[in-house]
Amino acid sequence: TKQQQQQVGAGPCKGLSKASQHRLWPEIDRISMEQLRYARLGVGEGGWQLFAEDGEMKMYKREEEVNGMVVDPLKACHVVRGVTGHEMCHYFFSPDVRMDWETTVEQMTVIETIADDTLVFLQVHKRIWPASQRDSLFWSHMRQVPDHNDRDGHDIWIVCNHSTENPGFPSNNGKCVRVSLTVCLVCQTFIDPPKEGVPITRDDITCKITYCSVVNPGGWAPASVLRAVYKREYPKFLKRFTAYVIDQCKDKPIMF
Ligand code: 6CM
Repeated sequence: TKQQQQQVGAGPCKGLSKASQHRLWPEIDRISMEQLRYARLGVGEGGWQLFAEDGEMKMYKREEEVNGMVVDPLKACHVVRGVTGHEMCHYFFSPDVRMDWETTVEQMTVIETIADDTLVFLQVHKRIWPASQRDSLFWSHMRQVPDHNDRDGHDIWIVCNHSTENPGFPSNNGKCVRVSLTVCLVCQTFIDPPKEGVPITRDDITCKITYCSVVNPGGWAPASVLRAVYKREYPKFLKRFTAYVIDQCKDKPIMF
């Protein structure tokens, strides 16, 4: 809004992201908060089917097709010990470490820095035979949200990724078909009641995460191949990513 812009322009940004001055801001704000509500809905209703389970990690999908293309929504829940939601979101968002944990990406470029917490990425994905290679262009936004439902005031961190367009990087310019995606990672930190006078350690911290993803392949790709790739790659991603964050954080001070 004009008022928000004036507040931001006038000086310290009063809790608002610098991205609030950007043309994409209304969309970024709306989709991120929609995704937060969607992530927090349970999997009891809505026809979610469990397709992968490993310890506390559970992955659900709904089989959906649009014009014959697989767009199965995915939702995963996991509990990760020893890290905070802020840390999880930091490593999911940061382009500096993307290639350390992401195994579906061949090339990653930040094409625009909207703010410290809001970037636009162009990624070229690995080719899945026999389909054409895919790329994706999306904004990525990270934020902390107060949890009004939680009396203990555990803050929630979210990263939301959502496809966008940029005239400088048109789709189908070259060998790639552009996918469209909406992805979110929502994390909440729980801290065991501290003992009197003893500082909080990583042993006292648990992070509950929800990861949601909907990807439209953007053009023909055989449904059976795509479903087989997703079934293999999503659990692999979540296990690898969470192990990566635990490993990166273990010798660092806790980032609340
Ligand atoms: O959410 C994930 N990664 C984020 C950062 O890269 C971002 C990316 C979403 C990509 C959506 C999938 C595009 C599908 C393109 C084809 C995949 C090729 C797989 C080839 C494997 C050999 O939100 C983690 C995404 C994990 C996807 C399995």
